Amino acid sequence: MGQMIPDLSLRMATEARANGQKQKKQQVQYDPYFTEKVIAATGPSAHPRLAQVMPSLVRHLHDFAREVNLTVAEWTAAVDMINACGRMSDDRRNETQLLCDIIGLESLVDEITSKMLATSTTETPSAILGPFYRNDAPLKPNGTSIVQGLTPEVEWYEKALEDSAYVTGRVVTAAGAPIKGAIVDVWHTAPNGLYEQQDESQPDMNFRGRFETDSEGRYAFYALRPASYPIPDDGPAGQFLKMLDRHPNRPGHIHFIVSAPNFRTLTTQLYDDRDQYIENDSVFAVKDELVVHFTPREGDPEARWSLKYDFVLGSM
Ligand code: MBD
Ligand code: FE
Repeated sequence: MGQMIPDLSLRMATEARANGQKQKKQQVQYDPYFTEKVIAATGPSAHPRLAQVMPSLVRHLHDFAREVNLTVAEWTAAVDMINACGRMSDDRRNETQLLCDIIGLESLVDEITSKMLATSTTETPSAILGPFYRNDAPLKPNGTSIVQGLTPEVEWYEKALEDSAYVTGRVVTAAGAPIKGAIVDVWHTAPNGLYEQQDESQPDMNFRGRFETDSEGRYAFYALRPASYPIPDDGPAGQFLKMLDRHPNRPGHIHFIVSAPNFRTLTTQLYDDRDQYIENDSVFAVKDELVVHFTPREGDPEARWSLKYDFVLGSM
């Protein structure tokens, strides 16, 4: 772990002390024309959106560096950290995205995007995708289960029985009309807190499925009440959390991508209201409207809990 951000904390502590001393002595005046010179280097044929956003990004980055008296050692440590995130990332793991998540950036960008595109006040709020989505989850008939390979030998067998849940609801328009043929793409972790691709012991595509709504917009599947779980903290993002004296936990959640032709695709998550981390999500993705209540289910040997939730899609 120490190799990923070499003795960063030690270096930062030394720098902080040195900085403190320097600030007491004098307020350094940095070149007042430098930032404008960098901004002005952009040419007339620059990519239009870049030409629009880069002056602001450069200004904020430069102001930040000046405000905290950022040193070469600190900047090098940050570069090393981002490089380490890249080296650790592949199609099973996205460490750079995780780093953005723990500083709230993915949630903020998601909020900006969904508010810019919203066409009604009733549509279901979005939540971030997170790094564990997989394309092409199996398409399953309504009323079937996304739980695979559950045998008494599995370490979390009892927990899975206790938390077995039937999830159902409708996909509707902002005016409440049912949307037929919508795809409800769903995924969550096993009770051990691991997504299937993080866990050799789980079958491929476990706890993942896609369901198509019927003529009344209904979907239904069996799953589990989601367990709270720590985001992977064995890489640079986890090391960063420790340096910030933060915990890695997320409240238990079920991910959804709900899509239908001519409607805006909704990426969101539902949170179990029993969870101790609802108010304390390490990636800042909880919204009140997405906190749900599971109720006890009678007379169904397949599930002890029920959840009803309707998704409201916005129009294009
Ligand atoms: C997750 O499982 C997740 O859903 C998010 C948003 C970030 C990190 C891990
Ligand atoms: Fe998740």
